[in-house]
Amino acid sequence: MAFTLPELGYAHNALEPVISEQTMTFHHDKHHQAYVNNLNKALEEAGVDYDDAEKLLQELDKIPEAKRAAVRNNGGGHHNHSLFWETLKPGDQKAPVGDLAKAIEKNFGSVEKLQEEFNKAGAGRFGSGWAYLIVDKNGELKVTSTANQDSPVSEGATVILLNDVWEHAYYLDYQNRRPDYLKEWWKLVNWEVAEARYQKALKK
Ligand code: MN3
Repeated sequence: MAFTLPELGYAHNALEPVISEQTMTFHHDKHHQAYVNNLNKALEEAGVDYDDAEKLLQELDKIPEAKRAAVRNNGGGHHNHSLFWETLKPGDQKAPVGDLAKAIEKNFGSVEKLQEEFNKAGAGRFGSGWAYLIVDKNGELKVTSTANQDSPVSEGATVILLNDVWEHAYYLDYQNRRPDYLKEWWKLVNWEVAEARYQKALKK
């Protein structure tokens, strides 16, 4: 069964002014679609069948070596972006909720401290990649980042929040000002989705 491009769940202009309609149109309809198409092509050429992107990213060693890099890059691209659209919500967001709010307070001291550490991870990622808030395989809530489309899911982590720091995510709106994009992005975070992911991580 082939992977498909998920719906955004909101209009392409719904995240303005933080992220423009033009960025969302290219990012979702073109970039994400390309990851989906290239993933399906690579899986077909590899002669393997997956319908769960998370499982696929945890079993990259089972992919024939000739196609492993293509599956890792495009499978990571598909999964990261699928989570990314769900992480965002129109409207000026408030604050973390539920058990995640308590865990952020306990682990980072405050949401501002988390934002500072997360934005530093995003700004410090050389070239293209992602910044994350994850629950790692040992159950620890922490900030991390990856290069390219690599996913912490491959290391057994659960993704709570993630921000795309590839230039295609912000260049039309912020040009070279990645730190400004990182700062503004927090207005869009869907904390209910983050809490639901945290609850899922606690049950692992
Ligand atoms: Mn992207």
